[in-house]
Amino acid sequence: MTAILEIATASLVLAFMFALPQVGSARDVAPPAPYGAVPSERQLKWLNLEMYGFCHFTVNTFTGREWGLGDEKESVFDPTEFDADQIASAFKAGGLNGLILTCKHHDGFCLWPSQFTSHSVKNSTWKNGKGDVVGDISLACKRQGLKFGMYLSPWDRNNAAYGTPEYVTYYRNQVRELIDRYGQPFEWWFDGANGGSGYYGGANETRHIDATTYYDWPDTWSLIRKMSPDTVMFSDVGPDTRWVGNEQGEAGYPCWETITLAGKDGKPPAPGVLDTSNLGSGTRNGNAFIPAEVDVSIRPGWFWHAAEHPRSPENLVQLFYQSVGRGATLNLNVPPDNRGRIDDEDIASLKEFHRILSQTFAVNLAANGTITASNTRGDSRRYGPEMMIDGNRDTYWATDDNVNTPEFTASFAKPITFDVVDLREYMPLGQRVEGFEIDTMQNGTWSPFVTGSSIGNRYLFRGPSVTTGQVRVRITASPVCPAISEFGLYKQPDHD
Ligand code: FUL
Ligand code: CA
Repeated sequence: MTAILEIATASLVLAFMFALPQVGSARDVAPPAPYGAVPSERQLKWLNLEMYGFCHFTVNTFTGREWGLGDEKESVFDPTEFDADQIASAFKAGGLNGLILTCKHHDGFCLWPSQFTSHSVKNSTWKNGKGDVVGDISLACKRQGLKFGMYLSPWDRNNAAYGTPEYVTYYRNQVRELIDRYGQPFEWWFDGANGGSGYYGGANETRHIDATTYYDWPDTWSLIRKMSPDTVMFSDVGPDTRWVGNEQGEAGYPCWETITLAGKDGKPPAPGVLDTSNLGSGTRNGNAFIPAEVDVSIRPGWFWHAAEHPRSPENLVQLFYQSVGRGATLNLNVPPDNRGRIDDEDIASLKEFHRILSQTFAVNLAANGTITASNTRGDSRRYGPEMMIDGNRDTYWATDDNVNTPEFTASFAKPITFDVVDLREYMPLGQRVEGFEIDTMQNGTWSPFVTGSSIGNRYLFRGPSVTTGQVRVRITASPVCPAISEFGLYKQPDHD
């Protein structure tokens, strides 16, 4: 009886021991200290979206202009077959995770029946003035599982008060109205463009404002923070995401998530007035965490024009690699046509773009390998290299403090063939790595595959197709121990 009891107790103790982490319990080992400027919770959630779309739609869709003058009659806005669900489902089909609508562009025409102006859909003939594009699109986004974001142009070529303090109040009234009526947007887009000339209630003149002071942005930003704490605010200078400095769809490499913004002409940085030369690169060890957003159109113009055509799927894939793959987000504009629908040609490009990316990233070949590292923080499984192939951005490999240039190797029982490398840093601890090299084993010697600097939220590299039994990643420069959350090796689908 006693013997049986003893055996039972011993096996219980044994089972208990095996349930515990083998070496260095997770609880013993403190995580690495954060490095430099770190993201907010709202930035982290938004970074994880990676790509979403712009939707440029207004009177310009009917006049053929890119910047409306502000004197367009409301009747100009007259889509013949407006279909919000068709628009939202086209974005969805492209793999975009959100839609940012131009609720009002520079021409001042409002796509919702604003109580603060007569220059809106309520005075158009469309739906006898009963239409509401913002309402319809925001609901369609909800139905499609897309996030909904708002663009409200600060420059207004229609409003008579533009240039006076009264207009800034008007702008803020519309901010309140939009959030009250249509809910909290995932992103708010503040355009820095201020062209000068306009209709301005019939004045037809050129008005210049001092963009560093006129809009008093800190007040408008705090209004949005209060009403909608999770909204990520975009402008040339953030506060949450910055312009990448071009509209061609390309982040720099490196494109650091941090930046130290610089003003212009002795003035502090403000949307529309700043030194734009470091927007694309960011600043290594910059004083603020403000990742770049790459905004680019699927067509030559931001608005739909009959004679223009969309980019090819392969071109869209290239945009993805040079934005998301450099640590930025991609905001791809897909403009509805004058029927109020997304053209079939654009949909075909979007679908194929989505198919190529989905197929590429369907199987992480690295996850079939055995992954070993030169150092693991506190020898704890919690920070082990296998945390990089678990498909979870919240787990990561880290090394002991002061082990700043470690390496890891993925070994495969059967050789793999890949042409895409994917790395992610664990962003809550800040951007740490500033140099790395990737090699593959070829006939018993390491052969260089790619050398990089920044990783950040995501680093993607497309290279030649390589067959190998081992891939090695060496961190060659980092001021602190690295914290890498994911490592992937992928093979792009073959061309037809
Ligand atoms: C620019 C604007 O002037 C364009 O019309 C467009 O809206 C683009 C996204 O931003 O500054
Ligand atoms: Ca992970």
